[in-house]
Amino acid sequence: MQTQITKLLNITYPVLQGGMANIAEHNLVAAVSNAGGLGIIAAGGMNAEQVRAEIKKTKELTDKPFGVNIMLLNPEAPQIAKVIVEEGVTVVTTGAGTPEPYMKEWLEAGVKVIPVVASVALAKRMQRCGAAAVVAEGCESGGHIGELTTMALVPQVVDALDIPVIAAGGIGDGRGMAAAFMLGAQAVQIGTRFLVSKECIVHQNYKELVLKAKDIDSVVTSRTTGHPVRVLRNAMTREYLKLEKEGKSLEEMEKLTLGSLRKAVFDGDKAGGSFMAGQIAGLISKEQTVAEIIQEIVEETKVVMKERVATFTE
Ligand code: TUI
Repeated sequence: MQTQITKLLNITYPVLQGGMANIAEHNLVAAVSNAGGLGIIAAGGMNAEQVRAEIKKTKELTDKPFGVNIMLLNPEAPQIAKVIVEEGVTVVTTGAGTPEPYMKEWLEAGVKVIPVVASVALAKRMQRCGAAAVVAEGCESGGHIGELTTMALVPQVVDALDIPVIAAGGIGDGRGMAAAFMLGAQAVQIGTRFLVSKECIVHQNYKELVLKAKDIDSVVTSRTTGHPVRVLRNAMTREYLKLEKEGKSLEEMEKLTLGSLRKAVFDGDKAGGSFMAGQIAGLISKEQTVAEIIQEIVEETKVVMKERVATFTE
């Protein structure tokens, strides 16, 4: 299953793991890379030295390529950008903003930069400033999202760019991956399905909530702050949406979501935690190893493309 992205990143399968803050640490990252995808350390909730330690631990667990995701709202982003170069990281993805301030430094060091974008305008800007590829992420994703769906966003970004496009948002099995290829993507980025992998360190309650989620069990909070976030519905989201309706201050609400992500990941606090997950959670029904997940998705993609695409071309 060779594509422009497997060649660019020197990986076996065109599968990237989403950069999930507080969740995607060395165990998950190394498992994804060892299974032939691209594992990505999420620097979202970390400071620069924590990121350096994660990079070192990942290198001990795999000799395959891996990346680092920088959440650009993180106040430590400038220091983390330097650690990337110092530690010889070869791939960086970015989210929740534009990585333009760091591009020169990274490109000079030979880092392949893959910004996550939610619009054609930002995608074009990223191509102009030297991105190697982009992740076009639809609002089916968990966490911080844009406005467009994957189905609408991906083909428009593909048409607007010359560099390869990776599809993200709502992709959790081989049907989703095959569909992404039909839209013109060269790879997929998957987050939610890896949440329930055996190697993922989230609290067991987090995994249970994803496994039992139905199609309509996620909601979008923080629209009023300009940083909408998709999470599984619970007491915290009900309270949050109520405060938003009442027009409470931004600071008050941001504290509630960022702090509560840690409560979800580490404490499994079902009422107070922020359980970020995508709309595809409703499709995810079993805990598996990362290698089993990647193998199953790749095999299913081959089958559906052979069977369903062949039906239309006969
Ligand atoms: O970044 C993500 N997903 C995330 S970040 C995160 S941590 C967080 N928690 C609470 C509030 C905010 C963040 C959890 N999940 N995905 C990539 C992504 N980037 N989705 C949307 C965007 C985006 C949106 C607007 C990127 C750029 C942008 O505008 C940039 C500009 O300056 O024009």
